[in-house]
Amino acid sequence: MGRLVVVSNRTGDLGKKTQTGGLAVGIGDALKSSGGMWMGWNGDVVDSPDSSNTQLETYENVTSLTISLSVEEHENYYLGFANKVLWPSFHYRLDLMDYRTKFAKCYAAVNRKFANTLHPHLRDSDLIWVHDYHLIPLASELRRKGSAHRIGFFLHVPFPSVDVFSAVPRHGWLRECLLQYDLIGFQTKNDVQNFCSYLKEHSEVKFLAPNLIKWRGRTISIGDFPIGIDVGQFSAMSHVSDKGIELERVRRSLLKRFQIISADRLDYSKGLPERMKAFRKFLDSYPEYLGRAEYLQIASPSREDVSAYADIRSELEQMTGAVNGKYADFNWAPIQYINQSIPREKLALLFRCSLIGLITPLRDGMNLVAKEYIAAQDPEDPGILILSKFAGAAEELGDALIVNPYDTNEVAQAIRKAATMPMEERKARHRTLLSQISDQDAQQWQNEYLAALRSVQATVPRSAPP
Ligand code: GDG
Repeated sequence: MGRLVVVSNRTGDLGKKTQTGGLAVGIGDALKSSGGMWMGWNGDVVDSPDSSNTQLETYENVTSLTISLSVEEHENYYLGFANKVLWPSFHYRLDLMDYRTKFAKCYAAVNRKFANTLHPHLRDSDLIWVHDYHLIPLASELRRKGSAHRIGFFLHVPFPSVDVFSAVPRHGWLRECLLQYDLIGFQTKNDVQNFCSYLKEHSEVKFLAPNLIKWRGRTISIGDFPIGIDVGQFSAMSHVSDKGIELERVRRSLLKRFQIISADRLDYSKGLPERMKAFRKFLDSYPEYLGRAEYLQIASPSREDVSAYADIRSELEQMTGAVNGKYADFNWAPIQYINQSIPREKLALLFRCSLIGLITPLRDGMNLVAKEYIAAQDPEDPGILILSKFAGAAEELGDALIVNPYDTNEVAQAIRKAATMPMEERKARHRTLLSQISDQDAQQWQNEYLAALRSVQATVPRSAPP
């Protein structure tokens, strides 16, 4: 069996004993079992434009290959094309898209730099798995260098509808880059459908089967592979906090109140202002919860160099102030807003202690927080997940209370429904949700993806680059 080579914008921390997060958990084992390699940016931004500071390190039997970015590459590739063009447009925010020619040029150049660094380290039998929107052109850059490997791509964010994707400048180029992969994986069936509809309208590809296409003599597979979490690990973490505080002690003090929890990167796609409006509506509509209901929003800082992120941050500060100013009294404030990242164990514990997980992104590829909230619950006294219909996770988690995050009334009513839900219904919903996330966990995700990639026929002829 060939070695697995994973490429993503950032690599996981292979030196760490316990891996956290879907990507690191899912891929860590597969890398170890094949003695694989993980390549990505090391997070350093250096002054000199040409230096990539390539580093090759080995942890157990896994090799880590990392490079630095120059100031200009960070600005134009990472903050620019990836996060001011692709991220907003793939999340349906064309209004926030800020396209510049230099962004696209640099995005292509950094992908070439990744390919130039990686190519000398590749063996013929390697299986290459490329992750996410930062690296769409990587396969075409590798092919240009003569690579005939089987190369798979997985998109962690949504693939938008035809109209939205075709509004992205250079979408035709992005499409041709995607078609250099042998397997193109998405989070949901809806993403697959969007991509296939786009291909039907905007390209000459021939559909051999619903998810199998022929293009320029090559065969390409398309599929949905919903990412999952390590359910057992997250559940175990939720029992005891990082400082060893027994859950029951914290729980007793928290459960006297009625706690709603959300945890997101502070990102405009996550729907935080809309969620705050819905919570305010809930307080307005059901005053019996005044003095009791608390909404704890953990918003870890993210991409602070992009102005849209600074804007949402000040909007939230203003909204929190307004709601608390209106309702708080001496011993109660309705919104607790924490604009920092907290330790993962604490997050798990807080999930378990909260009656409602309010996860209402405006768009999300999957949303792992929704799955983590379910994993953290006590099956004998489980909390309720309220989930946006626009999170990829909603395709699988039909037993959550599914809401339209733009509809303030609907979300406020879902909070009320959760607050009054009988225990038997809570347990029944949780049982189904837990079995769903356990069946489709991180391990299953990588097994399914890699099995599909191994079974595709490599159709790029060796020694004949396109
Ligand atoms: C992208 C896609 C897709 C959050 N706050 C804290 C914290 N977190 C952790 C969560 C979770 C992770 O960060 C966030 O994952 P999500 O899936 O919710 O969202 P993105 O970061 O946008 O991820 C998404 C994902 O890729 C995987 O394919 O699901 O749709 O956008 O694990 O727990 N962790 C800690 N402190 C925090 O304050 N330690």
